[in-house]
Amino acid sequence: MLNYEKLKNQDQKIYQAIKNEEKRQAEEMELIASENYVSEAVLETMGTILTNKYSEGYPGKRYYGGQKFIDDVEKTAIERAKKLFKAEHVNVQPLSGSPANAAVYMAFLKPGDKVLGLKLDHGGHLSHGHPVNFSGMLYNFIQYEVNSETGRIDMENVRKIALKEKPKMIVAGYSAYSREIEWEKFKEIADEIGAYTFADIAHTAGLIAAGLLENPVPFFDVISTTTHKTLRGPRGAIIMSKEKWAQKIDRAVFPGMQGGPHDHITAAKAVAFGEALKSEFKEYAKQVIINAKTLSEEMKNFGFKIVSNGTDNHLIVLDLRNKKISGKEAETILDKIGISTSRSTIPNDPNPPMNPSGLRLGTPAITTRGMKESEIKKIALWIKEAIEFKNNEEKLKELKKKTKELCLSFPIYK
Ligand code: DSN
Repeated sequence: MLNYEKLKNQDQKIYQAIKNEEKRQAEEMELIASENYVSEAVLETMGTILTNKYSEGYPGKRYYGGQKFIDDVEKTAIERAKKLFKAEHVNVQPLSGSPANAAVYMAFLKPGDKVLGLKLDHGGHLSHGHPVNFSGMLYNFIQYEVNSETGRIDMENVRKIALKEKPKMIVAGYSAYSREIEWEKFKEIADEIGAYTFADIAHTAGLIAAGLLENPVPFFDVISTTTHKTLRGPRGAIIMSKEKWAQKIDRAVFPGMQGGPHDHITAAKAVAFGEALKSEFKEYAKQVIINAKTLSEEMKNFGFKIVSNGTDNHLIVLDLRNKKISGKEAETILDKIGISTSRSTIPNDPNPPMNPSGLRLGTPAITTRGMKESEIKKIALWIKEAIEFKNNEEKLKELKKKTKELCLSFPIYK
């Protein structure tokens, strides 16, 4: 692990906060579907002197001098991302998922244009048209839903809405959706009405890069992803597109949306992409899915309802209504036993997003620790018991001890 000697001597308060969080991560378990643990090489890269540089512009076309090494870093990140996703064009500068999506909209749309996106409580993201988000404020989003019986996206219904509304862009790719996405069908529908296709693969990028889920890059006009979820890189994002949209995208990112890129993060993205190109990453991604499927089956055996009744990827959404506990309460109880999760809406949730009826669980982080099916079975039992014995402090203490023991036997950083 990195040592923080200088920080310790200079700033006790922040040093202590970092050490506390380090201990929490070591002793507790992350089942938050969007979280992961980066490698020590990625961590080191983020802490380098590359953070000192300003590089507005793109390799070979910067607005500041002294770029000879930075250009190489950015070109390496681009080349590796192209290889990983078979993309024609990649912009590696977006600071995170929402700014990346803002740049995509800016590249293809004018304020007020009509866009089709999945509703937040059905698994979509805030930046896919929610009224409190810039996307919903600037653009005229029409929202589609999952089928209330199957919990899956009903492509016939998407087609019906698209033909009626004729949006300029269709957005697919979600934050709380556990099923394969029919990219090709989205593309067919978009082609019928001449709409742009935009895939936000932030959640599943690592599984797509590993070849385990279908890749939208060959079908879609533009694709964004964060780099820190299943892809296991630093906090940030990239945008991919067909070559014909390269200039539109690059101009929207800079000077449209952002100033100088974060070169230390670009370098860490390159390191993470290098890791994701290795065969070990494919094995990791396979185990992420096996673990999520195992967790889904175990929870079902304990009488939990799963939205869409299972998973094809790294996450599941529990519908807790039959368990007489809200998502927020379940999140709080599980926090008490050292398991971090995130409350989640379920499709057509009767309750508000702050206190929704579901709980989202994901396996990317615990799989990075090396946990497999036998550990997942234990974790599923502990989740069930914590919810069942939510008022029994002794039982919760006992479960916390078990979580800690398991975590310590699967260290994140050796
Ligand atoms: N906040 C992320 C998630 O948890 O899904 C999406 O941006």
